[in-house]
Amino acid sequence: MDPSGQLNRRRLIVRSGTLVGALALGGCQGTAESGGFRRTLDIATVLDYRLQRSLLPTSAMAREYPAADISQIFRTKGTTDPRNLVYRKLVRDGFKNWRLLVEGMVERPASYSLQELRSLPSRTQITRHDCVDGWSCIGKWKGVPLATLLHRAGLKSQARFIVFHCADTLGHSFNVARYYESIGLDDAFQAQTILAYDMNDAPLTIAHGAPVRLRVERQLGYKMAKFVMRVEAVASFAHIYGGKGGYWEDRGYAWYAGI
Ligand SMILES: Nc1nc2c(c(=O)[nH]1)N[C@H]1C(S)=C(S)[C@@H](COP(=O)(O)O)O[C@H]1N2
Ligand SMILES: [Mo]
Repeated sequence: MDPSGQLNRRRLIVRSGTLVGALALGGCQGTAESGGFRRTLDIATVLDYRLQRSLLPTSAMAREYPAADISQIFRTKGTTDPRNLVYRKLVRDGFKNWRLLVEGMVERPASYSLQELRSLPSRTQITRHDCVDGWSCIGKWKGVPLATLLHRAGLKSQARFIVFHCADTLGHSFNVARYYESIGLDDAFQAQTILAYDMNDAPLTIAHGAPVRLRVERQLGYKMAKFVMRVEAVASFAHIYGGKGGYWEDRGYAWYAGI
């Protein structure tokens, strides 16, 4: 394909992603509560996902950058220091007792220490993180490809989505909820989808999601679950928390946050 055609296609995709992002932001300010708007948003999400998926092969790679482009300061967003006692204890012990659970619709449920994850083949990539709030930062990520863990676990044939359960909660008093996210199998097996334990050549800091956070490079920042504790293969996420596939999705954001 000619390069200019590719660029235009890219612009179209970016624009359609931004549209859904804008709708989702509106939802955050309360309008999504009305049933009509909610339905519109859900339909927009499905259409956007179909549009993007019809334009991009499932193996399409997100752009990678040279080291010179790495942001001096990488912003943080959302939880930067989970307060709960379980996580505090893991931090105190230097994550020696942390284990990542891989379970759900898999043939061989497993759990990994940080050291075990680090001993598996790794992938390193320099990519741009785009937050729905409108900022972007470029960072270098090293971690274990999610595909490696899924191949080791063996997905059962009914598995359709991978859910990431995090250590933190967001919100206040009556509105506290656990952070979680989910992705489809195309993104789960995409080569750049990794569970990252290093950022910019150093162990991930707590603010950026220690000990392990998801990188799913073809989507917006809110999909990149930090403080991941458990990876669950499911046939549907309708039964999990608000049923929309993620903390922000349950509050009106698009499930497919393609960029
Ligand atoms: N567990 C957890 N993951 C999370 C969030 C969060 O609050 N908790 N915020 C999300 C959002 S909106 C963004 S933009 C990125 C921010 O990652 P950073 O703090 O490393 O920049 O993490 C995402 N993953
Ligand atoms: Mo974000």
